[in-house]
Amino acid sequence: MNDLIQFSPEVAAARAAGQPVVALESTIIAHGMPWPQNLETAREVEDVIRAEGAVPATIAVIGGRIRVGLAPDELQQLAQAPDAMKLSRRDLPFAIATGRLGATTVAATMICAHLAGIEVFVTGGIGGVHRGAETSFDISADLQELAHTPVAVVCAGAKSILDLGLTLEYLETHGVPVLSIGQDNFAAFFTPDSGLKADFRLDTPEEQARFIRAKWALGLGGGVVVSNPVPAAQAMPRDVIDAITAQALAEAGQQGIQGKAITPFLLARIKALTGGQSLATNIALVKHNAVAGARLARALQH
Ligand code: PSU
Ligand code: MN
Repeated sequence: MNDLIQFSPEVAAARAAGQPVVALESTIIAHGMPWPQNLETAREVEDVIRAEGAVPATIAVIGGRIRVGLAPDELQQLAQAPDAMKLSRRDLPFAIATGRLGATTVAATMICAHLAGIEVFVTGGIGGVHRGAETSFDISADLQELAHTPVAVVCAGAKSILDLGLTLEYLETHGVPVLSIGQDNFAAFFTPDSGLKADFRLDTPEEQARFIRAKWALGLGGGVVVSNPVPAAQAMPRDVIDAITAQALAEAGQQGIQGKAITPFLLARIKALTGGQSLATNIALVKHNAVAGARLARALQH
């Protein structure tokens, strides 16, 4: 295993000193946001976590190894690599075996974080059950990973391109608790409120940490979703995002976009159709999640 995982000096030092570490994914860098905002955001999110007293560990597969914590030139390499693979659970061994450059999704980042002993992971929005999944069978592997892998995932809910009601049903079936910060309802990525209730509102990092410790102490394993709504001032207007999402979904259908290409396609189309506004919201919500994730990682130390 030591051959397969390589820690950056910063993350290795944090582990040795027992400091809180927060995992970050890289699909959002390679496939979720355009250049150069992707690199700027990746750097800024790391700095937000440092400012909150935790150590960021951006995860990717480079040179046949899982890399936990990336050097500045490696972050840039990922941000400028249109050919980087989008790695979920099924794809990880391929990237490692062939030496291909790979960006990790929520599912793959959870796997790598757990292997590295990291309990908290910050992202933008988790994958979920796609609209029309009753015919496409498109359900993100992120949800199965949440069912099995003991990592807390701080997110702004699931992306509103999904069927959020079915996503919550799936999580319930698999025993994945959805915690919510600051409101009763599950967040909807570009907007704060999905209109659907989360399972448990726990506003403080200490309360969230006690819940997570209790779950794992009971031997229940598996992940926890921590839903952190985007601040209203940075959210998209709901009617605007709903109409544009419907248009982007229709275009994806007409163009036959399927499988792992669909989420990056929709995010890029929504960005274009909102004149860049959705990207500004996406960046804001990830930074907001970084604050919550760093505080949770610190609370879990006590
Ligand atoms: N959140 C974002 N942008 C993204 C993603 C999440 O703000 O690009 C990525 C995550 O890596 C997530 C993936 O795991 O989208 C889901 O892809 P799929 O629907 O193909 O499982
Ligand atoms: Mn999918």
